[in-house]
Amino acid sequence: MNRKINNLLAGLVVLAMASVSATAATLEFKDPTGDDNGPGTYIYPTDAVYSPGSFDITAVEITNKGKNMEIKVCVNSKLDDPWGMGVGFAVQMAFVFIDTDRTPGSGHTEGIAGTNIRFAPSDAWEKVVVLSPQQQSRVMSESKMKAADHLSSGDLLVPRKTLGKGKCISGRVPLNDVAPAAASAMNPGGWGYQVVMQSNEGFPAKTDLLTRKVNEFEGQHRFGGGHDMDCDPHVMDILAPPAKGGDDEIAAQHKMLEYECDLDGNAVKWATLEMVTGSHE
Ligand SMILES: [Ca+2]
Ligand SMILES: [Ca+2]
Ligand SMILES: [Ca+2]
Repeated sequence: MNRKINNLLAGLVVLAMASVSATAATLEFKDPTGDDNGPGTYIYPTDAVYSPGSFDITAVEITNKGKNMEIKVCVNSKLDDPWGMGVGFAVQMAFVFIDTDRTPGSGHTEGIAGTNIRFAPSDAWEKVVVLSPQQQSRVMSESKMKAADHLSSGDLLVPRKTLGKGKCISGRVPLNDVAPAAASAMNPGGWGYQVVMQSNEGFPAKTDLLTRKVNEFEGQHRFGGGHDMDCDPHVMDILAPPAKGGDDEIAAQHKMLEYECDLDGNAVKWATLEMVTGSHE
């Protein structure tokens, strides 16, 4: 009898400790400022809504909130809502790619429609979380057309609500959707992450999932410094290992985003990304 109660108490203590460490766990990545230029040459659109620093990632926080994973992406500019999206931000859009199995060759190596990126096979992703100022229903319907396989397999996740406050954009997705408990140990601290900063485009091209194009020359609503065809990465800023915010990470980013187009604008070499990893603080 006593022994049973002791075992029960011991079990409860273990449970309580597990839930405390689970709720307190935050993984923090830093990114240097001044690298919101993709492979090194990209230029912001000319319209005044794209204020300097809008696409410059400074920090990313992944917090285990028990049932949910909260993702927070911060930029080097106060968020604004010039287009009346109603969620505290408008021009940004971020893709958060997660490698939950850290198994070389396992997962997706292509990016999402409109990003024109690839991932190294060693860092292939299982899930992507889309942080967009568009309503969840709009992101889902666009994904149904442009990322149907990923949406139907549950590999593309959209928070019910994504909000901007101060300089940070945040959204939550169920941890179970990121890694079904049966298939993979839920270990956000041991996973690989890559955060791709794009811009919310309400009138995207047929091939693009609400992303803004990068062209050779910048325009009112087009990034410049790239290529007019889709052989260049349509990405303004990403994380680079070790994701502590050092200046060396700028060169590492530019290297990952190196690309090569042939004369017809086909990709000869795709920009190929790696993930960053961290341990819980
Ligand atoms: Ca940055
Ligand atoms: Ca993987
Ligand atoms: Ca960066």
